[in-house]
Amino acid sequence: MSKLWQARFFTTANHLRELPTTQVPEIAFAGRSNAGKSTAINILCNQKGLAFASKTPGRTQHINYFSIGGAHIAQHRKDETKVDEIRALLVDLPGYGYAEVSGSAKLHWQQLLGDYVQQREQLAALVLMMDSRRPFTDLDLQMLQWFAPTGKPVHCILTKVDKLNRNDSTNALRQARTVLASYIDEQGQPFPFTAQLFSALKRVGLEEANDKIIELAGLTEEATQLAMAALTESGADDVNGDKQSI
Ligand SMILES: Nc1nc2c(ncn2[C@@H]2O[C@H](COP(=O)(O)OP(=O)(O)O)[C@@H](O)[C@H]2O)c(=O)[nH]1
Ligand SMILES: [Mg+2]
Repeated sequence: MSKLWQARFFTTANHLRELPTTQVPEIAFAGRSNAGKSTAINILCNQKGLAFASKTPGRTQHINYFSIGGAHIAQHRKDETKVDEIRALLVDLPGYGYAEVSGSAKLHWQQLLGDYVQQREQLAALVLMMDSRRPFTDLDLQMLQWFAPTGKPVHCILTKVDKLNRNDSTNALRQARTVLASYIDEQGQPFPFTAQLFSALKRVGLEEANDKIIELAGLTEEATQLAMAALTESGADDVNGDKQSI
């Protein structure tokens, strides 16, 4: 059972000032509307209705937060989430590029997205969802350009690969990796950008996506043990038993 299955709705934000004050790693999911983002989040978290998946694109115009930890899958869904036990947050960003969103609303969201990915310290990594038939549209490239200077990882998920034959999907992945490799920093070093193929429909790339997200969120067993060790150590150093500083 994946740790992602523990995901629960946590909070929603419409402005940067409404973002939670939690200090745990955030993994944000971005993509054009209709790229298959909600479907992918739902399937990765093994919950049908977690993120809103719709045939009407552009309807999820909020930043939605889902918590990992602080509640368990076996617990009743109405039990409160213990905020101080949350280990990581999945962040569903509003889909961009939906033509029918009006000018001012579009601007508001583009600015919010830009500010969030560039400035949010808790943001550990970006998962960029792109339709494997139409990857790297202008707005996808804009996201990469905003995020690259942070030096944080981007994992590109090429969705709906069931729509491509084997040859075309192999090419799509190769081309995506070429595009990502073309981003280099001032020292000529590549950015930590990765890519994979995915299909919610055919359950392709599920395990790969899951493992990558767990790694990026610092939720591997090894990371958990390191965090526990650090906690014990800082607790032992603290002669007054005051654990506020952790
Ligand atoms: N063929 C196929 N269709 C998909 C897949 N994932 C999502 N879709 C469809 O693509 C449309 C948009 O999906 P949704 O998850 O709402 O996209 P979002 O706007 O990025 O959140 C819906 O009609 C989904 O059923 C997939 O893996 N394969
Ligand atoms: Mg959606």
